Amino acid sequence: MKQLPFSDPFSNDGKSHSAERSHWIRSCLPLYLVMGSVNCKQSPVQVLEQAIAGGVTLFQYREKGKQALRGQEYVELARRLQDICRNHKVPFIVNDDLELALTLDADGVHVGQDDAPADWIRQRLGPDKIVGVSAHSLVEASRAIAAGADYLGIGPIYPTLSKDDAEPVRGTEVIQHVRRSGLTIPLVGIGGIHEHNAAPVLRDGADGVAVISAITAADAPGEATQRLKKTIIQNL
Ligand code: TZP
Ligand code: MG
Repeated sequence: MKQLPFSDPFSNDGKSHSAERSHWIRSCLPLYLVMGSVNCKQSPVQVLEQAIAGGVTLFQYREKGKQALRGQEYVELARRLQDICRNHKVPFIVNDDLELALTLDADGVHVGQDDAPADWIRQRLGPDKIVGVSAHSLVEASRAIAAGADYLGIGPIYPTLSKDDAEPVRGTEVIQHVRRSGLTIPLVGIGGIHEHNAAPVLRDGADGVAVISAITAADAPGEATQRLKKTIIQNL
């Protein structure tokens, strides 16, 4: 993984992020695939391989739900998916599991508002790893930045079937709101995004989109990824 200078990493005002680091994080965000075995119609390995070939720029292992793998199987799938990411130089982020991230030397951790606090994750991971935080409002966005987040996942932008406990739909207005307030942190929109509704998310200020079902539920995940990527490139 590319290491960049990151001066004064624990200064919690968000300004400590060097311009290069923000630039690099932003460059990872255009098409962010979030996924676990539960989401996949085909094997997760096949889905990830096709998705990366189709243009995914960042991957999050999110093994959630009643049918989610546990124990050794959970760790083993993580390793297999991490290997694929490494081979293609796509950063590998773990959802809400600091211990797994440390065990695997993952590239980062993503936490939600009800998960471990972002400042604690940042302290434990150190300055070079990626810390992502889900935010649903300007207040949560500002707090996440103060806690040392590298990027935000903002949503749900549109209705989603992929998250049982999803917050109310926010529309792209929440992204406009965050940007108009002057926050420049790299961010993605998430929730119900697909090739036909991604454009407004980007136009309103996101640096990319994070998706589950647009890729994992497709009959041809690679082709779905390519089409979505094309829309993203046209609207970034
Ligand atoms: N966080 C907010 S919405 C969501 C998550 C994890 C689910 C996104 O899945 P999909 O299938 O892209 O709507
Ligand atoms: Mg969570």
